[in-house]
Amino acid sequence: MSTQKIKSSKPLPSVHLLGTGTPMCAGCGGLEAVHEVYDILGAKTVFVNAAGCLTLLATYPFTPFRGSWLYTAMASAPAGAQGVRDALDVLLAKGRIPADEDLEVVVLSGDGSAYGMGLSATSSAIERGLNFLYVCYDNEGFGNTGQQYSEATPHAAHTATSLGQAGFAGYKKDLFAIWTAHRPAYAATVVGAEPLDLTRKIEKAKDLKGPRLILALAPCPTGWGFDPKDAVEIGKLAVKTGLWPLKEYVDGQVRHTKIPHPRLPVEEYLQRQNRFAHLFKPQRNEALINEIQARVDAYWAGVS
Ligand SMILES: Cc1ncc(C[n+]2csc(CCOP(=O)(O)OP(=O)(O)O)c2C)c(N)n1
Ligand code: SF4
Ligand SMILES: [Mg+2]
Repeated sequence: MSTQKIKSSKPLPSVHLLGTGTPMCAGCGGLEAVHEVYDILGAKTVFVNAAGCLTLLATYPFTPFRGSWLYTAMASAPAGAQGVRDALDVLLAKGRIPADEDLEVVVLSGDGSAYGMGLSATSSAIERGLNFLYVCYDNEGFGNTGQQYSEATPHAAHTATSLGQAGFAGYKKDLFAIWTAHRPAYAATVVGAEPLDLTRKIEKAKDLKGPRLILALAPCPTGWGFDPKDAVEIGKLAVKTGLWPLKEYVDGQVRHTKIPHPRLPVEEYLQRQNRFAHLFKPQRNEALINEIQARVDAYWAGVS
């Protein structure tokens, strides 16, 4: 949970989830997605977690998962996953564990690790063909330390380190494209607010071997500045405005799994979040809103 917050219209309550006694923010879109993913993967899993908000799920020696949990530094989760996978393979080869006790190795990381600090380790793990599932919950900033910008922060958003009338000057990195350039076994974007699409993709990923990415947009009431009760609606608006395309990569092809039609204007998503409030008050920043809309339009113009 963040220590520094973008102002929300209401106080942000904490709730205790999953019986851990760990306080997480109410309405956390990352937790929602991970909960849905875990429902499908089940207990035969080892989660290798890069430092971030969801690290607070586990308070040594307890975790909310029925399987196992390994905590790593931000840049190192794929390397940790390699060690766990290798250890399991050795135990299997020596007959020390039967095949039905094999575990799925799952990296669980925020965008700060996935898009930035951990990218080198990820690239090398994919290149080695590591058999792992990489789940990134993308709350578009360093949530755990107060929503500083990350390499996943969208253009013009306010973060703790991107203030002023223009917000964040950079552009969100395309992690899905970076992964697919490595030709992994599978890659998909999801959001917890679209559970049927998410479920189908996790089931597909579960049946495959090799490097697999699940990239989940994680609406973050605390860091983005909206009421926790609106988390699902914000997730759905990200899809309906075309800002978060739902797609998958399999057998060398990218396929969109939901094409928003008609596509809503981006401002229906932007104006619901305090991190974009400066685009509308004290006066409308037509140029920036139009730029964001034009980028989304250009993306979808290239989708058949
Ligand atoms: C090398 C390093 N730098 C900084 C930190 C402090 N730190 C802990 S969590 C975190 C934010 C991680 O951001 P992200 O991966 O997006 O996860 P989130 O907090 O948003 O869940 C930071 C900067 C750290 N643990 N390690
Ligand atoms: S991702 Fe956002 S809502 Fe979730 S625990 Fe972190 S700061 Fe809170
Ligand atoms: Mg983050």
